[in-house]
Amino acid sequence: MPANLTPQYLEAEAEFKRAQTAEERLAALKKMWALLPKHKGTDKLQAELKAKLSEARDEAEQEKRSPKKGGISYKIPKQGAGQYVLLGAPNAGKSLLVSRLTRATPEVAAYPFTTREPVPGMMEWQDVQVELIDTPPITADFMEGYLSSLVRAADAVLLVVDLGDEDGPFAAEAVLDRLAQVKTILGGAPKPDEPHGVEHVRTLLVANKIDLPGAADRLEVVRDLFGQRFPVHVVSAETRQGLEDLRDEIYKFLDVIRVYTKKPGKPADLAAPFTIRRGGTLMDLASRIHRELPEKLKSARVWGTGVFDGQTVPRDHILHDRDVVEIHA
Ligand SMILES: Nc1nc2c(ncn2[C@@H]2O[C@H](COP(=O)(O)OP(=O)(O)OP(=O)(O)O)[C@@H](O)[C@H]2O)c(=O)[nH]1
Ligand SMILES: [Mg+2]
Repeated sequence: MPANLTPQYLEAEAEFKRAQTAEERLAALKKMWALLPKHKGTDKLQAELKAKLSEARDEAEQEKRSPKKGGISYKIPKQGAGQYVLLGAPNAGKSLLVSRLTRATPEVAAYPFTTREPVPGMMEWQDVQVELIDTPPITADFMEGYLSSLVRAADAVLLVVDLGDEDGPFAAEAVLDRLAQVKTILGGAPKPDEPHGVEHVRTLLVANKIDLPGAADRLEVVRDLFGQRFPVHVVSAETRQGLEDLRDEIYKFLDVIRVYTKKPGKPADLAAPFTIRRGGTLMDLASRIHRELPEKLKSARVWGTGVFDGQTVPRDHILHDRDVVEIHA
């Protein structure tokens, strides 16, 4: 046995072979994954196990919901200043990142294919919130069908790369390739000669697990492969290194500004700002407050940047971060 498999591993494998249900197969496969030595000599076995884990997860899920067939779709309503989807290979640390940056508590585990459904959480940044959606992993031959539409609907993506795994940077390539097959391109800008239906989604790369041995070398590989395409942020979700900088960057990358509103004769509501894209106007703010407000808007006064206090401004007035606006409708 070239891979030096332990008796415990072989026992788990026997359990897998005896299993009657997908649930039992899944339990045995998780054990096998935990007991499998992770080095070059077991590369092939690791890949096989990943594929089997994915299959068993699907089957177990099917067993649970049995009568339901066909694709599932997820549409997660946007909340807060913007919506990010976290994407990455199995085990990259997506779920731990979401649980560190938000109050959501997705399952985190040392085996791949832990996350089976999208889980949204809200990340606080100063007085605003940003939505982060944890998702199931993507590999060269596995991707949940609904992921591309979830990604296309989002404001941006966090591509999580595993620096703790020899294969991490290449597993991230596989994620990009798999998405490209369904015309969803992370990063870059639309080109005139691109095929119909291609969409680009703004992307930040999160190089995770910098605390692990060999991570610094793999970071070099990541920078070589992706440094031109995405901003790279180095973190450890485990030790929290770099997480507060990442939080700032996640907000800033949305490129929005905060605007506070006030009622005539009352102080501004500083607790809950609205966010609009940078360069947005009074009309953008109005439509953010209420669908019908742009039509009803009579006038507005602004306190803040580039105006005298309480100046009445036209509808196309460009607002600035932290302006206070009094709307008369
Ligand atoms: N040392 C270290 N371990 C980490 C770090 N981030 C995540 N992990 C561990 O890596 C394993 C996988 O983490 P998850 O957050 O479940 O990974 P995931 O990307 O959600 O995995 P899937 O749901 O299978 O796609 C867990 O054992 C985590 O504790 C990190 O920065 N450093
Ligand atoms: Mg997960």
